[in-house]
Amino acid sequence: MSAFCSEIFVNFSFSDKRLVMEKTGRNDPCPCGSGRKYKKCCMKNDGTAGVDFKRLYLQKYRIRLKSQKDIDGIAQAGRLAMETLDLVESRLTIGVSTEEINTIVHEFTISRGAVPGPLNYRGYPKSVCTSVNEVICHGIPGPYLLRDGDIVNVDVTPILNGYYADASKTFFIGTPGRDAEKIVRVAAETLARGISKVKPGNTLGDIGHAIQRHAEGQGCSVVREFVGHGVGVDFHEPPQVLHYGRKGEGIMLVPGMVFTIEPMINLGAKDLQILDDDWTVVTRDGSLSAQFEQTLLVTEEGCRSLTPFDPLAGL
Ligand code: EYF
Ligand code: CO
Repeated sequence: MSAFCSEIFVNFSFSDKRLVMEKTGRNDPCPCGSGRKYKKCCMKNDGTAGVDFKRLYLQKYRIRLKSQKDIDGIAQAGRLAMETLDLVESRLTIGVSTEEINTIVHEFTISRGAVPGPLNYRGYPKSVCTSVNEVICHGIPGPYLLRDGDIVNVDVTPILNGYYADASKTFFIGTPGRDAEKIVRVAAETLARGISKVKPGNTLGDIGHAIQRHAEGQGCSVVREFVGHGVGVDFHEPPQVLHYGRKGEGIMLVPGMVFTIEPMINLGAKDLQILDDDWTVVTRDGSLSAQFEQTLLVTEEGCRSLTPFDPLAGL
């Protein structure tokens, strides 16, 4: 009987379809007219059976759903990204320069037969982004020596066998102050909240809403100008993944989508400015900013991180 389901929804957009599905109670008669209870009929397959999402998403949104070969390749790059962040963490201490972080990332990436994605990307001059304290993102490694109480985000994107994986963590240097502890904890929690919404049938708006609600509930703010993105075959692919938004809005998540979630969370206001080097993005009010990032795959069951780590570990 559920074969009717795709027919009755054939002229509906995804949001129309979701509306019908959400308004129908589990024990109501199924909207497909089968005479069976909704829970025993279309609720089980959500009315999308037989839809060629690979073609539809490419045509409609320019989103490239990933094949198993793509997923294996991105996961391999993801393992390298995580090993790189672990190596950086083991070397971070008071007095290390951000240039040294660049050298560690560059040499380790090359030693594994991979290429650092950021290097020369749109003219970016280094192999990693190192964003300290009030720097929101795209901090350029240089002579700055890390100090006791600093926070530093290290953002890596190795390209391995043509596949990209993008991940970052914010680390404490020495003993953190209360503000540093708070912003790093809230940034980690927003990533975890965002990831918890990654499953087929949810929307990009569900992810953004969960992140914004938590950050603002903690008295922090969400940067608007930089967003998550599809990733894997290129560094930046559709869709854009906003870290703010409304429940149920935006593109529906389907298996095979691979994208980053990388909320940039400020302790003060959300406004930013870009420094004269044209790369370094800082908070306008000078408040601390923190970020964690993972590359995520939508699976039939929910979500698989291709750059897996527990954002809350050690916090
Ligand atoms: C003002 C770029 C920088 N874009 C993204 C290009 O890892 C990244 N995201 O998670 C990431 C890293 C880099 C990057 C390094 C350079 N870019 C584009 C536009 C503006 C900008 O800085
Ligand atoms: Co990144």
